[in-house]
Amino acid sequence: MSRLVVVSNRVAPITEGEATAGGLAAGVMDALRHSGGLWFGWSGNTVPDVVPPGTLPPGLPPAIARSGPVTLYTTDLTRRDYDDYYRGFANGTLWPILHDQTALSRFDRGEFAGYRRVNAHFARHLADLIGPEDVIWAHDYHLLGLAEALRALGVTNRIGLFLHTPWPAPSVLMAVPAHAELLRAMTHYDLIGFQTERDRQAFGDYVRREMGGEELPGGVFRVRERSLRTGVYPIGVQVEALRAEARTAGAERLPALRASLAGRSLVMSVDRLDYSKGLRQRFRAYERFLAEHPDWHRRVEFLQIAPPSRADVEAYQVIRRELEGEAGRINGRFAELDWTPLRYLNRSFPRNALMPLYAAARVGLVTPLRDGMNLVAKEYVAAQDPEDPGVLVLSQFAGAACEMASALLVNPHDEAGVAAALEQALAMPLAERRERHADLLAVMRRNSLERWRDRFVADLRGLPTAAQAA
Ligand code: GDG
Repeated sequence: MSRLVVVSNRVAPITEGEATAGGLAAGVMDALRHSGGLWFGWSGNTVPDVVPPGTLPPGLPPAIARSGPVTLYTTDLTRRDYDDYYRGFANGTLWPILHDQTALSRFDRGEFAGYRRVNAHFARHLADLIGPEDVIWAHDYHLLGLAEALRALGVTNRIGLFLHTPWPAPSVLMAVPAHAELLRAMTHYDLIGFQTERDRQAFGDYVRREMGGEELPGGVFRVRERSLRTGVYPIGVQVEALRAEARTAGAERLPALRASLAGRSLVMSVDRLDYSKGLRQRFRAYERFLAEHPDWHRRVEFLQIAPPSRADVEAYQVIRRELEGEAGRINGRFAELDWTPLRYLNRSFPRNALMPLYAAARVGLVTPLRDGMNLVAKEYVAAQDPEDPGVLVLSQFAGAACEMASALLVNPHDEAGVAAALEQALAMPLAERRERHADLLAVMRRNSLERWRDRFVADLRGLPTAAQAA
């Protein structure tokens, strides 16, 4: 029987209801629960290096756990693998490049070799786990080299990749000295899915211009004697489940929350603490809003939830320090004895605490500098009461902006523009709020998480295998 085999850098904790700060986990778990299958990835543990530098990592056997119809296989990484692959090439080189932050990207050939080594390490374990009919669905920028490594082991199964991040223009991508090797490796996938057409086009530009590839109808590229299909699969949320969650959690907690706000309007943001999320620019825009609108003093409160992530990567330590300083400065400038204008909470919260906060917030302020999709924007909209909904202020550079035209779209670099949108959102009449919210909900129902999963898996299963195509 053909099983779905999911591969991602991390395998999510199986514990239900746990705070998993990250957009990938929920989608993957949901896809697997639906069809049953296997999920393979890193356990999150590192073991001391037991091999000399330059040799292959040890073949640590994967650990197995079961969660309903899903079997989870996890493997450890050596300390050096972790440094080279995860901290190094994936998060020190690729993540900033994929988010157009060229200046934050550094490159080290040794780390790139480590990235390929770990992709090969995953491939070796996977090759032992899969049957000939299984379809393999890899996730995200950690695994750009997985298909090539699997093919080198003779695996002819269908292999797809979904990129949760944006894809940059060729000129940005080419700042990575190993861009050609990387892109060559990607052509071993059968299907690559992007969040938006803009990302797919940027990938296609590189394939055509730098690799001499030819685009055929249906998003297919003929490149290096292989056929690579590309497509756009905007990830969504489980709209009805979230609405129910917001109603249940809201019924319990909303009255107390509203009382604590004492009539103030809540503006809310939730982001992993990451420089791509535009927190510094957002804080500045809020400061400007407060400076320009003294009439809103004491009537508004901005809550920024920002659980730390990748705390051992230097750029993340820098942004954390900066934001602490900014939050202190803004409160120092505007706070009164009975009013703290900005609450900056540097930790994660359980889902059932987030949902009522979303529901209570008059404005969802979601202003990343660049984002693959941004699920927080969609969760915020899902949690709103359609009779009296809040307003989404959304960055034009989030993938979500391609679908959510009825949000107030802003340029996150434009402090004055964001401050003006915040004022517009806070003052928006009920009829306009209802209309915009209904439009957004309709789009989200069309592009739900279930549809994302079903379309990607159906497209992957529908392709000929590498062996059939040859
Ligand atoms: C990547 C791409 C793409 C956050 N804090 C807490 C918490 N979260 C949850 C949110 C949301 C998820 O984490 C974050 O998802 P995003 O989509 O906003 O961002 P990334 O983590 O960067 O995700 C992104 C996504 O993958 C999916 O493809 O949209 O562009 O970068 O679900 O609610 N959850 C809980 N407590 C928190 O404190 N429980």
